[in-house]
Amino acid sequence: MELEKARKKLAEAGSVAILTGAGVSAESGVPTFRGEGGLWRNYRAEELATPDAFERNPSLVWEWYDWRRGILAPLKPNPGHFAIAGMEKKFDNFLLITQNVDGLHAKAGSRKMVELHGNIWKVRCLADGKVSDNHETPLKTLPPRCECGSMLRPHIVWFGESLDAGVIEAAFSAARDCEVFIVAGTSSLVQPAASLAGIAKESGAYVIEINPEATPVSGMVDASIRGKSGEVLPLLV
Ligand code: BV8
Repeated sequence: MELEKARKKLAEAGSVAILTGAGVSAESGVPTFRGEGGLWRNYRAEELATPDAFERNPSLVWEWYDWRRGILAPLKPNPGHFAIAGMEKKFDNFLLITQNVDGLHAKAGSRKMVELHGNIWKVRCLADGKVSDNHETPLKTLPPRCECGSMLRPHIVWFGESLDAGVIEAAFSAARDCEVFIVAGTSSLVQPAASLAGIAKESGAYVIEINPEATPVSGMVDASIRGKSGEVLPLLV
């Protein structure tokens, strides 16, 4: 059975990397992007999460993020997040690579982590690029202002924007060097994150997918486990 085989491979592994997407937060109550009930209010994420949308109408984009932050604020990590946080102590080499911006992995205790697409609880000053934490919900002013007076933007990677070079390097080298690569809760549609499982596979890793549905990488992985990450991950580690 795929789960048993995957468990055995993990038990023997020294270096492990895991890529997570919105599905890992679904059981915490976070709406996913593209599933049913997907995360938009009359607008598609791809139309709001872009630099042009922000340029054109920063208040509308901030209204969308403020609304999402309000939904996220009370939510808690689920057993899937905790299982991943526990993995850090089990393997000599471990990296969590998340596409999620909700901060739930850190809330569950994950530290060896890169956030590919940024973090909804961080803001960046448009004048000097300074990044700071901001947990104010709801935001008093839209768009929020830096103490220097300039406008703040979400510290999030939008479509058409490049990811942080250091973050990409860490993610790609973890995918190349690991013995087991887990891809959990992602539709594997967004690049460059969606390429990581293939890179791990080409580099000789045993690749495990956890998703209730099939995705573009399901045919390529060694073990495709159809299930919820909050249920499967605790069984796996
Ligand atoms: C870049 C921040 C270089 C916003 C996000 C080719 C063609 C067209 C465009 C492109 C292309 N190649 C590259 C691009 C551009 C684009 C891209 O990939 N577009 C896609 C749509 C085709 N990529 C970029 O722009 C990236 N930058 O490439 O830089 C560059 C520079 C200039 C010009 C070109 C290239 C930047 C991408 C970052 C975008 N920002 N988020 C915000 O969050 O506000 S992406 C957004 O989607 C989220 O971050 C999210 O994490 C990510 C991926 O979605 P998923 O996490 O997979 O979530 P989804 O809802 O899709 O799926 C959920 C899954 O969970 C499902 O499979 C479901 O079955 C499963 N599930 C449900 N419940 C559970 C579960 N699984 C387990 N357990 C459960 N209980």
